[in-house]
Amino acid sequence: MANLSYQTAGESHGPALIALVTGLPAGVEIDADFINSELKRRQGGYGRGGRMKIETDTIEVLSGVRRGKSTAAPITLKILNKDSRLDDLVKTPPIYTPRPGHADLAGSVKYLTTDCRETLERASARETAARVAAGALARCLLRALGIEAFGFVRSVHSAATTLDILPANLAALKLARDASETYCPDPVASARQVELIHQGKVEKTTVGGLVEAHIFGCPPGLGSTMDWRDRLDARLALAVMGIQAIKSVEIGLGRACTERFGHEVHDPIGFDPAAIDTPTLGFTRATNHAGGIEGGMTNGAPVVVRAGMKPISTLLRGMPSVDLNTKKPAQSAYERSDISAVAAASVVLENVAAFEVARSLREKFGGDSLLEVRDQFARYLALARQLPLGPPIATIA
Ligand code: EPS
Repeated sequence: MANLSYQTAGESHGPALIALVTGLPAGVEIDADFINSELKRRQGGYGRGGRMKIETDTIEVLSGVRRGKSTAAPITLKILNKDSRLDDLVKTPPIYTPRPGHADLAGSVKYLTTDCRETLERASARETAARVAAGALARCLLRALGIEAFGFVRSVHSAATTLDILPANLAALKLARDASETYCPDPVASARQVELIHQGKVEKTTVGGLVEAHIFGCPPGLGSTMDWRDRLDARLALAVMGIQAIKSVEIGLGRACTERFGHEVHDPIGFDPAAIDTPTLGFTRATNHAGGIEGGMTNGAPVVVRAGMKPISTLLRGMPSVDLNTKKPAQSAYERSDISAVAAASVVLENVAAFEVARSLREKFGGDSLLEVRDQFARYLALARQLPLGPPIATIA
């Protein structure tokens, strides 16, 4: 059985983007409407550029799905690029002046070319459409097991919300987020974020921010502490840092825990027998500073991951650069771009983080079909609820 995994292919102005997902069990209902709605959300948000007016990102399923359900075979998802013109030298001419902050300079040197387009077409954040498709596909499995993800914008530039994200408020939070132009469920912060993005537009520059995802309903024990590669927080860091323009990844309190004493950081453990049927198995935590992960494993609390996105490096005002052919000063190239794609990044984060949870879940429960996965999931929780499974080990006198 292949582990749950995915690859993407495609260039920003190539014919299409592809996500190839392996390791999904058989019998998972593939909710194409849900996947397409995530793709649509990724295209939106205040501050997006002209490209998003051209594209209508939707999936075409090329393999691995029969009559709406996964067969366990590799699943290929295709997203058509309407703005396809990569081989047309007039429409996509060579670019010789690298944008500071983008892959242009490093990529051109690495691949021994002076045409930045050779690298930038693949480096473009357009590829995140394929990653959203893969993540939303994996969420079809997670949803069948009661695991839900919620991503939103915590801040744009200096405008942040301090809103608490509680599972009980999920429906209201989703409504508020989806009503916000910046995907921030706090209307006051959202209005300020719009102003800052507008300021970025006026000043012909770009704006970054913080995005956050919460994953609810994870059972304890996803991920492993036995090998560093299997730690869920390490997997999340890799997946999230792999998103274009992301410069920091945090779990739970993240970096802020370095400015507090230990007793102010760690989440005290209690037990409430009435909560034994919840994902926490009755173990209660009044706080979730750990972001639902201790020792690289889920602890039953929501998984919380936050990422910092830099301002996009394509600036209408340009930036000082050099022409790679003449080595003489030149302003960096501009074709078109977003002022802010922080809202889009929150959708990407939510979906790539969910994929990593699904990957760890597949590793823990195995199985070739959804029925088997469900069965193993339930057996494990039943055993965990019965702890202690034997008499305590006698202490040596
Ligand atoms: C993007 C498509 C791109 C950019 C943006 C993200 O389209 P184009 O290059 O044709 O304008 O809008 O790319 C970047 C932010 C980047 O750094 O490359 C998309 O689909 O999200």
